Amino acid sequence: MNLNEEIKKLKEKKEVAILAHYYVEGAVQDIADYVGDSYYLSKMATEVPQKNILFCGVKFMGESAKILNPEKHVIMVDEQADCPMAHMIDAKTIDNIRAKYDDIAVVCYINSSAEIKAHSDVCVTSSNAFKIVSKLPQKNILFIPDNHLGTYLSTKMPNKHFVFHHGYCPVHQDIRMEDVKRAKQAHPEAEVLAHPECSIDVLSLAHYIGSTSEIIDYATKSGGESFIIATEDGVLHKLRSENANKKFYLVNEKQQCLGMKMNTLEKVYDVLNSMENEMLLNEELRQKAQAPLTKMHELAE
Ligand code: CIZ
Ligand code: SF4
Repeated sequence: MNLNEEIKKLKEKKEVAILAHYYVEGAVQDIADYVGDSYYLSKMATEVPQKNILFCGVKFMGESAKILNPEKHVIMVDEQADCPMAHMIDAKTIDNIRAKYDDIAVVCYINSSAEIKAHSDVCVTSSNAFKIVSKLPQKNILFIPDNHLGTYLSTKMPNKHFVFHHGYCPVHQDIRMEDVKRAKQAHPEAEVLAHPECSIDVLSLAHYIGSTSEIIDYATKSGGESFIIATEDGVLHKLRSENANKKFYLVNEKQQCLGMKMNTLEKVYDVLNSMENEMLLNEELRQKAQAPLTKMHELAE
């Protein structure tokens, strides 16, 4: 059986749009209708004509698709595929901090649970965070859950007062400054491209900082010939297929997200057959979580 062919037939027959994040394995990216970063995928979820969406990613991505499209069936490849950072703050902590300020906006990275979104004012992704926070009238910004993305943003916005939380992505946290320095010594000609979920130390060594799709765009358009990649290794698939003549090096051997790598071609096939693993959300929670996501889409325009 040719799995790719069978998947193609099934998704057409069952009218399913397959959305995949750049961090899932290359074979899964190849069968997807849309591949991108989390902002692009959240936009596509609202634009695809199909009533069924199969999400190759982690739980917060499927949740966001469902929050924005209550009438669609959003199906996860693996219901256990989750992002630890999405749970690194709770509603009570957010509300307690909010109560201390008269003039505060709670800005929530899209890598967060529906519950956290429901207690926030606006969502952001790494590709639109600067634009969106710049447009907020509030001086105080509670940035949750990612400390590193928040810290990076605060360096670019000295007129705002940031309150941080201690959330982090385990994959990007494990990309250490020493590893990057070692990679630079091994490949002195290479430019370092880093995701803003990396620590500020690592970002200080980067030539370019951006979301997954921004990193791919940068490397593809750049005149440079070699790059050290400080993000999850799934981006190598697109980087290498678009840039056969360029070289890409990882910083260490640990740049894999467990949740993202739970999305396999075999599971895509099985779930297209069964149409199980549907994302279901309590309607009150969905409506509360919708407001900050809709605001993100408005302010990102
Ligand atoms: O999970 C991440 O790290 C994401 C969503 C990255 C990105 O840039 O899309
Ligand atoms: Fe979460 Fe990090 Fe995986 Fe992204 S790479 S889904 S932030 S654990």
